[in-house]
Amino acid sequence: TLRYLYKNKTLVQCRPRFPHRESLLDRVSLFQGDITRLEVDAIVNAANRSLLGGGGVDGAIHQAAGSGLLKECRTLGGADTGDAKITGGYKLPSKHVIHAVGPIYSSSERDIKAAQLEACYENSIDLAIANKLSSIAFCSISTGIYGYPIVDATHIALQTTREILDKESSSGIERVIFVVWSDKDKHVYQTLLPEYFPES
Ligand code: AR6
Repeated sequence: TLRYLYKNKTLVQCRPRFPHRESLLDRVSLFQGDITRLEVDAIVNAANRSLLGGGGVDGAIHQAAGSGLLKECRTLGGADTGDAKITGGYKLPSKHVIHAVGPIYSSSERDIKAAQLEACYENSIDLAIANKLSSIAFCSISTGIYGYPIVDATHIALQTTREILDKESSSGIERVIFVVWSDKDKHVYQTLLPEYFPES
């Protein structure tokens, strides 16, 4: 279950949920801005099951990558919710795009949605490892058009990432960047990051 505190409607930090690990602090960072500008091994797209583009960050990525991306996406045959597939980056500064399909949120199926969102992060990092990539940038999957509450989604993003980075098998992943667009989302990440990646 997700636990967090609000005081006067403001999200406040809780005690760390994971032990301090100095080496992880260099491997995780927060960036506010346009994910299509990042020069990394892979950016993670918040796609839909068709993998053929859409609005939001998906639209921005296809726009910036050019039509070669859509052409490759047409060969993929879509993907299930929670799954991820990798393509080239085309005109993007990023070498690859990992297309993850987040869940459309509904509060009546919270556990299923949480498991699907967790799978997006897990499958994306697994793909990065399988392709020997060392840097990966995530947008906040499902929290725009798909309506996932940002605080819940951020807990899932951070906890899943921390659990994977704790494993020896992910040692090739040198950097995970969480990309936020709005000030509100930045505040949520800044508040919750120290619970999963405590600085001392
Ligand atoms: N860079 C970084 N983050 C961005 C950018 C950008 N250029 N543009 C938007 N965001 P959304 P979803 C943030 O709606 O909720 C599409 O039609 C945005 O503020 O893009 O998973 C797909 O095809 C939000 O925090 O994705 C699907 O049909 C986050 O990215 C559907 O939307 C994700 O918002 C997926 O919806």
